[in-house]
Formats: sequence, C-alpha cells, structure tokens
Amino acid sequence: MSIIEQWELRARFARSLSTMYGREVPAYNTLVEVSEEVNRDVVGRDGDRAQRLGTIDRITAERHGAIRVGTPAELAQVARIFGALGMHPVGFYDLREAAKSAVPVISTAFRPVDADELARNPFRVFTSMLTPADPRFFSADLRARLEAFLAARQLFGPELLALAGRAEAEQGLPEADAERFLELAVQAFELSPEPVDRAWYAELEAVSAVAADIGGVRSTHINHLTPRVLDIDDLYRRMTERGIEMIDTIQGPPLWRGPDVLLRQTSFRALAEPRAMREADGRIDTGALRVRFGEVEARGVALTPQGRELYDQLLTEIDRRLADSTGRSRADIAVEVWEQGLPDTEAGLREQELAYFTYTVNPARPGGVPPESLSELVGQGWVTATPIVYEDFLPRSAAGIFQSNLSGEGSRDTLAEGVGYDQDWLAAAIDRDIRNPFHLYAREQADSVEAVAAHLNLTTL
Ligand code: OOG
Ligand code: NI
Repeated sequence: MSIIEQWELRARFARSLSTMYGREVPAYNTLVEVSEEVNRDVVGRDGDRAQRLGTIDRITAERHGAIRVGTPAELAQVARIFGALGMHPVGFYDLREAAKSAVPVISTAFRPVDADELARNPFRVFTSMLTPADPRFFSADLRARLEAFLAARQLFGPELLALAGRAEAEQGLPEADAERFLELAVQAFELSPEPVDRAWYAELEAVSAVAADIGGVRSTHINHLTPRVLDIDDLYRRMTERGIEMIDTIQGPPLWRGPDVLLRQTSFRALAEPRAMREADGRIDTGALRVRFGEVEARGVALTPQGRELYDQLLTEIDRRLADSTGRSRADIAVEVWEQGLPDTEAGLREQELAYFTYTVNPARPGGVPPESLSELVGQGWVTATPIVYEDFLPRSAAGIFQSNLSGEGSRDTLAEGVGYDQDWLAAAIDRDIRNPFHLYAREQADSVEAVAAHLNLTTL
C-alpha cells in the first residue's frame, strides 16, 4: 500500500490551511498575490542570485503560521499533530519579557529540522502557550477561573490525535487516512462560529488581548499565515499603494548594501471580523473582534552565536543613537550602525565566523594540491560557499508582530516577580526535546565541511 510520507502531509497541510485562511481572511490572498508578483519580478531581475537562499519553488510555497494554545496538555497535543507532519519544536521565546509589549505567553517554533526536509517543504508554526501562573498578569482568582475554563475545553478530538500518533509512528499514512487526518487538522484551526462570552472575553482583554484570544473562547484558530517575499521593501510599497494600511515599520535588520541576515517582517493590522457574542442576559448579538492579521517576511542568512551577539549589540546601538538624536529616522540610523558594524559581504561574514554556510566541492576546480583552509579553498575556486537560510524567529520582531492585534496596552504588574516557565519546563510539559537552532545550523555546516574534507582528502579542515 502506498504511504503518504510526512513531508507530503506537511506540504498538503500547508496548502489546505492556506486555502482555508484565504477564505476566512481575504486580505491574506492579496498579500500572497502581491508576494508572488514581487518574487517573479525579483527573479526576473536578479536570476540565480535571487535564489541563493532557497529555490523559487520553495519560496513560493513557503509559509509560516502562528497559533496560540492555553495549557501544557493542549501544547502536547499540538506537538503530536505537528510531529505527524515532521515538524519538531525548535527554540524558546519568552514574550513576557519584551520591553515594550509584554504578552503572557511562552513560545516555540515547530518546523522540519533536516536540510532535505526543509528543501521539500519548510512549513513552520510559531506556537505560543498562555502563562496563567504568572502573577504579573493574572490574579489568583482570575488564574483559577481561567484554568478551569481551559481544562473544560477540547481543541483536538480523539480521532485527529489518534491519526496524528499513527502518522508519527509510521512516518506517514495511507491515502484515505491521510486525507481524513488533514481534513480534521485543518478544521481544528478554523475560526469557530460558537458565540463568545462577551464579559469573559472583556475581562481577559483587560489583562492582554492575546490572553482573551487564547482563553476567551473554547477553540483555537490560526492567527496568521505568512508568505515569504524576496524584496520586502518593494512589497511594503505595493501593499500601501493598494490602500492596505501596514504597521509603521519593517521589523528586523534595515535595508542596506550588504547581505540579508536573519529575518525582516512586516504586517497589516488585524481586521475586524464579525463574531457572535453572548451577552450577560443570554442574548446572542453580533459583535466584532480584531484578532487576525496579515504578515509577510524576507529571510536572510543564519547568524552564528557571535553573529547574533553582534546583531543584538547593533540593535542596542541603534536605540542609543536614536534616543540621542533629534529628528533622524530610525531607518537612517540603522543603516549607519549596520555599515559601521557588520561586514558588507558574504565573504566578510564567513571569514569572521558571523554566519553559517554550507560548502561543496566545485566540479570545475583548479588542478594540483588544494590549499588547507576553507577560506583559501573558497578564494581559489576549489569550493563554493552557500549561505544557510535562517529558519527561525526573532523575539523582538515576534513581540512587534503580536502588537498587530493588541487592541489596548493590557496590564502588567511590573513589581510582581515572574515565575518559571523556562525552556526545560516547556520540554518536560510536552515530553519532547526542544532543539537549539544554533546546533542545527552548526551541524549542517559541519557536515558539509566534513564532506569537502573527505572529497579532497584533507585531514586538517
Ligand atoms: C505570533 C507572533 C510571532 C512572528 O512571525 O514573529 C510571529 C502570534 O502572533 O501568535 O508569528
Ligand atoms: Ni508570524
């Protein structure tokens, strides 16, 4: 019997989710359309250079989603569904600590981890879990009612979870089961028509709009789905020209003359969607909630821990200069700081070990005895270095993206002590390892160096 493998389940899931989300949030379709236009234009203009960080086929299909759940048990179930799709938890993000816009959640990203799996379909989901035990956000009384509410709901049915378990154990499913699994999985992330209890929602919203979105309803839903674009500045202009109001900035590194690093993202603000509301007297009204929005992103090369440290220093430096300056734009200052602080070529990033690359032996290499360092091998045409694309997220842009649907400031008690909820706690709660993104990139780079060394008979690389 033929088995639908996990990568294909993942690709199909991403496609079905995209169709469903486009039906629910038509502006998402506009974003996808404009992204495809921009990508076609960039490939037309720059050819192969445009595909240095992924083939156009990969990029056209590439999406990330965001979902939010309420409890460790729910997160463990989500992990099982994503596990079926060959997606594993990578990285830990604590959005409670964000300076400007703290949100009572901790997060990880589910994604493929092997290079060939990423090349087949890189679908990833930024997944957040509410932190009701954090007294900076929730009083003991609210926490107790919230936890009781969450314990009484069921986001994922037994049939879906059983199929997910099987798909993960058997690394795929037969066609009929695969279809059923995908149908149930997509359904689980649709917006529910069930009325929202207005008073309960409002009580949570006073703490945080994200808390209300998660704990104010008895179901979950996909919060946004993000296409990847090759020129995000161009996309921003074109969306604005179409009359879609974007957030003020593109988050992450500035547009500058050097290589794209990490991740740049932007979004439009959440749109009001009609939702049935249950009033205090039991009457059902039509209300509206601003929850879901559109986001788009451009991806660059993955940075090493040293590179990331430098990146964080540069961000701090931008903030410092911005505070000291009068009237200069953040974008201007960012470019200046970048040009002073970061090598403006891939070779520079490589030689200072600021970014990750894979290495392959050049079929048209010179003859004779190869030099014994990677940088000479690349410099003399023996070996080609290709940047490894950043597959993860950035806490600071994530905090900014959460802002896209924060209706109000919410409230956080800045005097109370935060509690627990660190990466080990999260891993134990879902009983799965949470991988360190740096290790994944470093392993990919090291494997390629080893293959080069074996091929060229170099023992010292
Ligand atoms: C997730 C926000 C983070 C990103 O791209 O950084 C995110 C959310 O709004 O649930 O998706
Ligand atoms: Ni996102």
